[in-house]
Amino acid sequence: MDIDTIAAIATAPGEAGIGIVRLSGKEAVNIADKIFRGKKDISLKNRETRKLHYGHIIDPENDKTIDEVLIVYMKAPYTYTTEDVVEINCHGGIISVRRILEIVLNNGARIAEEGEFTKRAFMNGRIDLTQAEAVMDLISAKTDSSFDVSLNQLEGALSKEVRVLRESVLKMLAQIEATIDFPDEDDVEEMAYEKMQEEGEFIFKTIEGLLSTAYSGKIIKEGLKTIILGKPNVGKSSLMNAILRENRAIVTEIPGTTRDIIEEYVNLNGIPLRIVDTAGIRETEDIVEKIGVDRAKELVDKGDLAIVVFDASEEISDEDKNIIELVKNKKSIILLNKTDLEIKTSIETLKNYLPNKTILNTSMLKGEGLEKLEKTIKDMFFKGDVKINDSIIINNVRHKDLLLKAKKNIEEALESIEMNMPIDCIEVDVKECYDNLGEINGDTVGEDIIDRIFSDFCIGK
Ligand SMILES: Nc1nc2c(ncn2[C@@H]2O[C@H](COP(=O)(O)OP(=O)(O)OP(=O)(O)O)[C@@H](O)[C@H]2O)c(=O)[nH]1
Ligand SMILES: [Mg+2]
Repeated sequence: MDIDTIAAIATAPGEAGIGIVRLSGKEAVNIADKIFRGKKDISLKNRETRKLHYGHIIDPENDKTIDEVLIVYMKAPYTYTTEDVVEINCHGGIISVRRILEIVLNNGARIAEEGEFTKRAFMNGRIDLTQAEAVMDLISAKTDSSFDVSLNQLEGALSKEVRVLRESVLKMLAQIEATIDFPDEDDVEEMAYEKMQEEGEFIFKTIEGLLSTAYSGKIIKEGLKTIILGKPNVGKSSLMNAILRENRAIVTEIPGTTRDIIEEYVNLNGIPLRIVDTAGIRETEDIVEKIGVDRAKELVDKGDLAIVVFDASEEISDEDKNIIELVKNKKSIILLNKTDLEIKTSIETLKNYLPNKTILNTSMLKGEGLEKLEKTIKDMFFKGDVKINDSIIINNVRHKDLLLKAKKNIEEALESIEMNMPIDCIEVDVKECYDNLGEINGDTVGEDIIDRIFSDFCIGK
């Protein structure tokens, strides 16, 4: 257990109304007493806790006044770290916080490492690992939905689910132990296998359920990578601009206007989109354009969703057919644009090539069809079971990987049960499943992983 008292600047650098220097540990209050002078000469220990006290920070070396402050003492154990915490609210900007931090360090504190306050909260058992990770996600959240998901996680929703899962795995292990203890009683064994199978299937389904949210979790955190595709001049850049509601991409009547990839972030009714406009796809000799086209093809593979644009005022061309091949098996929405002109290609015609896709008529010129497009995107990703506010969503790669491992363990155990394999074969997988799940909330996690997780934090948190 760490015993030294740590300190750091808790607020972001830069000009601001206030800045906060935070201390945590046994000596926090003694250090504060050395450097704080209130109106009355009373130790912080004897003042009301969790209340702001007015005074000055003084350098005890030379009695020089450093800044005018409000100070608060939060007594252990009901604090962020579960240790004694002191926070000094001083004037904002970089000078005051730095001076105060320096004096705090000169008087017995050590500078905190990245995430060390939160790490102490974890080490002291106040929060588990998923909650600690949620703290970091809250700080870095860029959309309301990702903030809500993290807040839910901070409040322990995922931890609870993992705990329930682990209890089930433990029950399975208990069955195994019982069978090992009474190996000769046939009916005991038969019953045990049946029960293990039941339990195993429940665990498998629960893990699968959690994993099914991982896709939307990624989208909530990073944005849905949406690639706009189509041959030159069909209106891709016009679509991009319409979604962004600004003239971001250049639109002209000349085919091949967009030469490179333009990427923008937009919040579409709560769904974060990373929307990418590409160069029109066609066979070309122009080197610059060719690079753009190759990249567009590559992007389709890496993207989450493609919006494919066709020109309703033209017949389907060979270029169109190439594009159809490219997106046939990808998650995509098809737009038939320029429906304000005389129509040469209809939804029915296009359906022959792309039977399983949603195809919408649009006119970027008249601004028609955009609402339907937005609704289609929304429906695609928040259909049915995934609701943002009150459900658990896996948005962390570490959690996802561990769930995948646990799922594989239980799958293998179920297979062994199915084949009536010896009980110790089953035991190995079930134990591993238990450990993998435990690594999610930190019950079975190693020092190195803990260090890695907290090193991603910012200082002062
Ligand atoms: N009539 C009509 N014209 C449109 C519509 N959408 C776009 N256009 C026009 O079609 C031309 C090409 O539009 P862009 O948005 O630049 O097309 P693009 O697909 O980005 O073209 P490249 O970047 O060259 O591949 C422009 O002159 C647009 O004004 C539409 O719905 N109806
Ligand atoms: Mg363009």
